[in-house]
Amino acid sequence: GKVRAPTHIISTISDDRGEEPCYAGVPMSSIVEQGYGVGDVISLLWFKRSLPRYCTQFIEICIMLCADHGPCVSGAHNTIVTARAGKDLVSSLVSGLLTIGPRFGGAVDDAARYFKDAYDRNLTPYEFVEGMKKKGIRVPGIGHRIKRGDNRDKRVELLQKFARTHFPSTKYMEYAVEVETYTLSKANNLVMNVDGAIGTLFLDLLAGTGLFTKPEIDEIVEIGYLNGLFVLARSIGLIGHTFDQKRLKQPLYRHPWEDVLYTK
Ligand code: Q5B
Repeated sequence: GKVRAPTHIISTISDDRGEEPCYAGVPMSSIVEQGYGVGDVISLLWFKRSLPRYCTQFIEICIMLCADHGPCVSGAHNTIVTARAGKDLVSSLVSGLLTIGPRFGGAVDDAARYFKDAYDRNLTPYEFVEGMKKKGIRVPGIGHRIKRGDNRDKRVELLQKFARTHFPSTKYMEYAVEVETYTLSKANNLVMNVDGAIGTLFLDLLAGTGLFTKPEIDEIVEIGYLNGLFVLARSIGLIGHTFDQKRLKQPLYRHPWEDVLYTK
């Protein structure tokens, strides 16, 4: 029989050897002709399967809601400073992206991990939050710099409303709401944030479709797919901030001395 030389790369998500590229086996022409959206493309390239419309719509809503949050957040600030230093689009973009992490926008995966573990182990909100405190770990997906118990994050409310209407179950997110009730009793800034809403609702999406086995869900959470949603979304805004600074011909940024505490 034929002997195949060992390959240096294995790839399973896309193939461009035929007449047209295929995403997870679906030809580009079908994607266009069937009116697929970016949520479908993400389903194919990240999850290697077509997901139902409510799931792809949820993914698209996450992307729209996280596309930007003004010029003052870490990512936009870095991008603006970099663009004003005369750097190109890609440099300005990645400079902003590099701020995404456990405190800013990159808590989605950890929120999914910790809330899943706590829910699956039947921990009460008190046991979960106080257990995290003992370990010296902030609860990912909880807390915000400007949002408060009496000034909720509209994005979180919109995601919750969509999921409560369309998802078969929202058990992980409802558990996060119970956790939030407990954390809010401790401090008014400890609201469920957008990372927490996306992380827990994605657990509900994965568990609710019946299209993922339990080991597949565990692998998605373990590998950490979900920060990708924030990274992808926020890239839209960071690119916009780069163009904005260039259009405005903004000069090199220098932080004012009076805003620095010089001390020994
Ligand atoms: N405390 C987000 O902190 C922030 C606690 C907590 C237990 C917590 C903080 C945090 C977890 C990570 C997370 C995603 C750093 C946030 C996002 C995207 C964004 C951004 C935007 C956008 C805010 C005051 C007291 C201290 C703390 C305690 C705070 N968080 N305890 N669990 N989770 N959250 N990140 O305001 O006793 O005084 O020492 O790390 O989910 O990034 O819009 O800006 O779209 O761009 O700086 O929305 O919550 O509060 O550090 O002064 O803490 O609360 O231990 O207690 P702050 P701090 P104590 S969404």
